[in-house]
This record gives sequence, structure tokens and C-alpha cells, in this order.
Amino acid sequence: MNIQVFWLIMGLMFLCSHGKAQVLEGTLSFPGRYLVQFDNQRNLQEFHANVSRSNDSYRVEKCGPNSSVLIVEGKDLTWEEFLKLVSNTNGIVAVQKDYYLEERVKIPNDPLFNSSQRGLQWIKAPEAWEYTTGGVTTHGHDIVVAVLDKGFFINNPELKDNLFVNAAEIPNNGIDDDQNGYIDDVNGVNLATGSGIIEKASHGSGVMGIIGAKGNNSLGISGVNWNIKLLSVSNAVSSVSLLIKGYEYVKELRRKFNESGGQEGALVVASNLSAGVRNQWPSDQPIWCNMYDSLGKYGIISAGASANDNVDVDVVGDLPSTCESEYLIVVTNVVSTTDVKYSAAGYGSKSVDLGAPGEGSVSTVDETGIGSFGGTSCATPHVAGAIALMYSVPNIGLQDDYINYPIEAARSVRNAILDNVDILPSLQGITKTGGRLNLLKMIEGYKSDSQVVKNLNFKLYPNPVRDLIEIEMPENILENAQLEIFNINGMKVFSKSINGKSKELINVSQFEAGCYIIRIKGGNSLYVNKFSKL
Ligand SMILES: [Ca+2]
Ligand SMILES: [Ca+2]
Ligand SMILES: [Ca+2]
Repeated sequence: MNIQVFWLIMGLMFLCSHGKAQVLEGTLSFPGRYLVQFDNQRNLQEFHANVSRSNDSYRVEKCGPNSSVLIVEGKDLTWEEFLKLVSNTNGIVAVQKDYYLEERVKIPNDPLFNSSQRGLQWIKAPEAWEYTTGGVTTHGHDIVVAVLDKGFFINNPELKDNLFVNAAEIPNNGIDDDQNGYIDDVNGVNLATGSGIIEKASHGSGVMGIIGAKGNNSLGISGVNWNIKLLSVSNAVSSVSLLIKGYEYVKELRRKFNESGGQEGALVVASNLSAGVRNQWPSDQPIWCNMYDSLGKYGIISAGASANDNVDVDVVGDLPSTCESEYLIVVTNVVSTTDVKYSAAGYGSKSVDLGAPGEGSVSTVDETGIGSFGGTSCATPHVAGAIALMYSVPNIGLQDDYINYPIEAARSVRNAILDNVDILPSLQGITKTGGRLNLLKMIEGYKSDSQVVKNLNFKLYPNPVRDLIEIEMPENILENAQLEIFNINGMKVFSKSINGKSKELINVSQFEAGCYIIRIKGGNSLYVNKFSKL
């Protein structure tokens, strides 16, 4: 045994005997089974042959035809005996015990999680929380969900730390500091009074708790997001005119965010409406339905509740269920204990997108504590919460898109939710996806829109260029597309909105000499080309 291997083995013996070896995830090792890695096949074969010859009670197996790792297993073979076995062997790189791996789940310490939040298990929340528990993007922006409802108990201890705070509004000075039409709207707005004093009510509080009751705080329940910013839009559901005022209020915050590059306003990524009107159609209320495209154009996906009756909304009508917008997700009610569609819940293969846990849930329905909560009202905020959770997942491409391409980012999140449901027999054929929300599959199945867009060239000349470069716009490019130029290090050096002209002339005389990439992005299309600056 060479001296390095001796110290390696001694080190491992020391670590293992003190129970501190951190070789693999998990703490329990498999009795009698060990791994040994060699520097080459010749040394591996030699050891393999020696062991097989001298100890027929040991099983030796290669981890693959060209693998340099052997599994050595023997009944009652102790770690010390194994180390003795390998001690006079050439070419050993490493040895270790075989460990059990832990299932990667994150269980919050909220006391009602295990007993009363079965719905979060069905949608694989503990597994999704291994990726993220919500709150902020990797750029540090707070993720905001707007809840449009009658009122909210915003002082509930499970909600008060997860409330949106309007940084542009000075509290209690009687002045509309951010000039959005509402005085002192610090945590949100009361549309009935025009003030920032939030109406108190149970239903909206329950909705909020599902999206983002503080998780892992040893209290009550856990929301889909442990951390989040909940925007209260109270008295939004007593009339459609107030609802539209509410949507406009929410949209304005996101508009400011987008237009300031994330410096102002708020990153509102979802709105939740757990209310509706029966037996109505988009033709009855076109302005209401138009709001969803209008919000979507700023990057907001809306979650809307289907009816609380066992009706086909495609036949009997329902709003917002039948509004046709790609930025609206319509949700029906799955029993949180059994994972089967609740009988008294609306459906529709054209209008109702998916199911989420509803009936038999609990949430923050009063001023201080937790109580029963159900219906499509409870199912819908699971989806609004899922949208928000998505924005906090690091390293998936979405993080780079939401500032510059809010529409594409929003669409990609919607697709991630709808393309990655668990199919349920009770939803199949009567909902668009035939399935129920799955947070883990949503995250793992996420595809950034920039990965699926067309990657096409366009004409530019002259190339190489000294002063003025003329760009012939690709056909069908949207008027609100963005033209950007990046240097070879990936730094953006130029950006402008395209105004629908067929050609753009750009002065690059001040650019340093070198290679540049031009990117034009709009809608679902991405066009890329390169030029050299002399
Ligand atoms: Ca204001
Ligand atoms: Ca103020
Ligand atoms: Ca809690």
C-alpha cells in the first residue's frame, strides 16, 4: 500500500469512527457493502481476481463495463475488515461505504402541515420546496401575488410577515405619494373607500393563506410559498366595475416595474380571483374578459375559480371560467384528502384548465388562527401560488426573462403548470389538461420560452461595419419587439424598441472594434445575427 492510500484510509477510518463522514447524502450506510475506485482497469482486474480467488463469500461487481468502481459486498463484512482487504492493493483512488440516499423533501415545522394539509402532499409541495420555498427572485425582486376579494385579516400572524409593502407610498400622511389614485395604499387598497385601510373578511384571508401563509414558522399551516408578498385588493368582488378597478390597480404596479427595469412598482406575477358569476358568457361581459389579456401583456397570469356546482361551464356559462385568454388559468376543485374531483365543482373540457386541492383544506380564515376552507375558492390560490413559486426557482432561464420579456416569461410559467399536471381519472375528459396541479413536475418540466422560440437569422449590411449598420427586419416581427446588441462578453451595449419599420439604421461608430451579436425578440420569436465592428 502506498503512503497516500494509507493516510486516505486512516483518514476515512477516523472520520467514520467519529460519525462525520459526509461522502454521500444520507447518514445510514448499507451493512456489508462498500465501494472502491481504481486508477485503471488493470489494477481493478487484479484486485477483482484476488478477492474472487481468496474469498468466495465476498461478492465483487463492477459498476459498469468501463467503470473504475467496484462494489464489494460480504455478509457481516465490517468496514475495518474491508479496509484490511484493500490495504495491500495497488491503484486505489478512493474507498467508501455504500449509503442509503434520503428522499429529497422539505417538510415545514408548521403543526397542521402533517395532519391537515394533505393537498400539499398530492401536489408534491415538499419535493418542490427542495428547489425553493418562494419569496424573491435571484435578482432580489420580491415576488408579489395580488388577491382580489372582499377583505383580508392582514394581521393574522400567519399573514402579517408576508404582506406586500408599497415602497413608493409613505404611510399615514394623507397623501397619494405614488400618484396611483389611492391615498396611503401601503399594503394594498380598499376599492370601496379609495383608501389603504384594508377591509376585514374571512374568505380573502383563506385565499391568502393558501398562497402564502408563512411556512416553517412553527405556527399553523404552510402556504404554497413559505415567503411571498401578498397584495390585498379589498372590495374588488362586489361589482364588476370594482373588479376592473382592482385589476387596473394591480396592472399599474407591474407596468411601473417593467418600465423602470425593476426599480419601481412591483413584480406582480399572478392575480387570484376566487369569485365569479354564473350562467354568463364573454359576450355578456367582454370588458371583464379583456382584462386577462391586458394583464398578461404586462406579465401577469390570472388564476380564476370555476363554479362551485357540478356543471359543465362550457354548456351553462360561467365567468371568469369561459373568458378566453391565454393568460387566464381556470381551476376546479379536487378533494384534498382523496385527490378526486369534488362533486360540487364546475368543469368544462374547453374552459376549465386543471384541478387543485380545495375541499377539505384549512387556511387562515380568521383574525388569529386557522379554520376549514374549501371550494374552488381554495383550489384556485394553489395555482396562483404555484405561479409565484416558479419565479423563485433559480437557474432555469425564467430569471433572465421576467424583466425584459415579461410576456414570454408569463407564458412559459403557464405552460409549465398546464403541461405538467398529474392526470386524474376524475378530471380526464372534462377539463382541458385532464389533471391536477403538480409543483414538482411544474419546476422540473419548466422550459424557458427562449429555449423553444424560433432561432432565425435576418439580413444586415454592411458587415463588417464601421459607422452605420442597416438591419432588415424579419417578416412578421411584432411592433413591440425589442432589438438588442451584445458584445462578445455577453454585455448588452444597445437596446431599442422596434416601431414596425421594415428597416432600422443603427449608428455603431462609437462601439469598440470586435464581434457583436444582435438579437430581436418579440412574441414567441427570437432572431439572432452577428456582425463585426471595424
Ligand atoms: Ca397611492
Ligand atoms: Ca401616503
Ligand atoms: Ca405557518
